[in-house]
Order: sequence, then structure tokens, then C-alpha cells
Amino acid sequence: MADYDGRTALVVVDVQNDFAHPDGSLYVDGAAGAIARTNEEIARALEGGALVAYSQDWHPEHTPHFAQDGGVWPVHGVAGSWGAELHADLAIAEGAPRVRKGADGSDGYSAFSQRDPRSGEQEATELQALLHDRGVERVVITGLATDYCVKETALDSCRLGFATTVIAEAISAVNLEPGDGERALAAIREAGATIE
Ligand code: VGL
Ligand code: ZN
Repeated sequence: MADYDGRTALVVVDVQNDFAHPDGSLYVDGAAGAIARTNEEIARALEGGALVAYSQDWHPEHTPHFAQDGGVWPVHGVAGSWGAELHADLAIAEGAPRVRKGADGSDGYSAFSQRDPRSGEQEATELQALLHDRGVERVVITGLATDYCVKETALDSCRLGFATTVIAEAISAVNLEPGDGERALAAIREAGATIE
């Protein structure tokens, strides 16, 4: 269990039906366990006065991110669709911010930044400003998927100078290639985050 206080934010990454529900288009094995464990962290975070923020993949119907449009992934996380909704079993902290990413055709793996598909430049999502405004120094990360959005969010978090912890039991990997999840954890550790 991570420690939570007013200078800590829990970032719950992409616990959306498409990743977390067995009927979702990009269902991640182990999602149910990750949700249960995430809910425990949410309760503790709220008790400790920490900010809880939820990220959501929020793609247009056509984007180079999707296989149908030349990318790798089945259609998922389409803005406003059932698949993009947060999973019903996930505890939702009242008034908690939701950070939507991957609109405008960017991959949007990280909750902190996305690459503008036209200029190619890396731009911040509103999460960075949100955390800075609240004086957040520590970031705890849970959610889906270990080898994509959790990893990129954790790497950005470290890069931005937040003391970063990833809760191993509250994440799960896509594993397009066997071992991707393990390699992601190694990269997260390498970047300076703690895996708990
Ligand atoms: C994700 C693949 C494609 C994720 C998002 O949330 O980890 N993975 N888009
Ligand atoms: Zn996506």
C-alpha cells in the first residue's frame, strides 16, 4: 500500500470497458484483479486527502492508432462509446478529474502528454497542470495496460520530477509479445519509479 497525503496523486489509467471488460475490444487479462486492487488504493488515497484522477483513452472513430487505419490496435476507446466508459466496478471518487487523451489521432499512451499528429510535437495534457496547481509531488499509478499506458504514464511522471510509484498488483499487461509486461516493469524501474 502506498502512503497518501495532500501532496500525492493517484492516477488511475484507462480502466475502461474496452480494456477491463471481457466484452471489450482490447480486453486485458487480469483486469478484474487490477480493478479490485485499484479500488483499495482509491479508498486509501481519499482517506489520506490525495487527489484521485482517472485517465481515459478517447479516440476518434478513425485514427492511425487503429489497425483499420494502418496502425496496430483493434478499434477501442472511441470517444463517447460504451468501450470508453470507465468500468462499472471501478470506484469513482466524487468530483475527481478525468483526463482524456488520444483524441486528434495521437496514440496518447501517456496520461501526461500526447504527440500532436500534425506537428509531431509532444504536448502536455491537462494532468500536468492539474498536479502542479495542487502542489503534488508524488504520483501513484494503477490501471491498464502495464506495457502501454501505465508504462508511458510512469515514464512521463518520472521525467516531470514526480516521485513515482506503480502498484504491481493493480496493473495488468496486454503482452502482444510474451514478456512485454516484464520489460515494461524493467523500463519503469530504470526510469526511477518504485514498483510496489
Ligand atoms: C492502451 C493500447 C492502445 C492502454 C491504449 O491503455 O494501455 N493500449 N491504446
Ligand atoms: Zn488507445
